[in-house]
Amino acid sequence: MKAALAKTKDAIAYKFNKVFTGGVLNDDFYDELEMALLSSDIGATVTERLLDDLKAVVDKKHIRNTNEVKAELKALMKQTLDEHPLPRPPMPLIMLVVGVNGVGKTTAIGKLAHRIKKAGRNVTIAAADTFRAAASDQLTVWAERAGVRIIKHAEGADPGAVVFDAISSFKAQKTDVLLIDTAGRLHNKKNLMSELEKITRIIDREAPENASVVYFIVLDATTGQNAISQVEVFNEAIDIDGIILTKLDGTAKGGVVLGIVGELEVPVVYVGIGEGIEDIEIFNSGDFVDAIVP
Ligand SMILES: Nc1nc2c(ncn2[C@@H]2O[C@H](COP(=O)(O)OP(=O)(O)O)[C@@H](O)[C@H]2O)c(=O)[nH]1
Ligand SMILES: [Mg+2]
Repeated sequence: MKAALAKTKDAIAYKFNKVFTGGVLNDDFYDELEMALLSSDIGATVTERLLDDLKAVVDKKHIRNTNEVKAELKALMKQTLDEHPLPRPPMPLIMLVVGVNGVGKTTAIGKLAHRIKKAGRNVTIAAADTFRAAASDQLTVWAERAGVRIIKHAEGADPGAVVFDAISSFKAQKTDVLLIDTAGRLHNKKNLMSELEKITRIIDREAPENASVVYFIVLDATTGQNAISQVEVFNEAIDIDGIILTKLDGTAKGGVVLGIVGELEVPVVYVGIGEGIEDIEIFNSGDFVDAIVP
């Protein structure tokens, strides 16, 4: 993850370095800090909150030197990121993966299947993106690479029927983890949301009582602040439990992690850091803060 943050670090770290080498704590210092935060894709809401909290801590602790301010800022950033603990649902587990087209849902499912399988678990993936034949073909390739079972139907089939079959198999085969891929583009937003609501109704009805069910959204880090509005749209239809933030390796906009977690109160659980099967990691808040404010 540290290596994947290189572009973000190059774009952001020097700004904070400049602010904190100034020495004097005055209004100019806070103005420059505000500029640095705002230009780092953190977003206005979380920038404001960080600054208010920072000023309060500086007052309370009678801090006078900028190095100490830096340590306090980093602590507040980390606190923001750690505020919503990662869900650690026990297995058997059903994970529904949603998100708009092209963000990296199918790829993330392939990587997660590999990761969970490698940990010795029994994994099945379900191709509930029946919108295009290419979608289930792509997921089939990932299933082969990861060596896991896939449940799929023909192009244009009812995604709800795929989910129904996948859960039947999940129960029959004593599967530890079922990962469900979904379509990100239907004819319109209303269609997409009613489709997802239908899928979640089937999960609610069919999932065995001892199973955990989580809804994860995949966001593309290169879209910056736009990712936040995507979560808001999906949250209208389903309650998102966690975020998989992809393409962190390809962007200088990694600062958006703070904006996303601070504004949406949903944790970033995994980060995608490349196109390879191993390129997914659990998000590490300490490494992230060290990268942007070294
Ligand atoms: N660099 C990079 N590319 C990624 C990552 N995750 C996905 N991609 C690429 O993004 C594109 C879209 O991914 P896909 O899984 O098909 O998106 P979906 O439409 O949401 O299922 C593909 O070309 C992937 O290789 C990542 O973490 N890093
Ligand atoms: Mg896909």
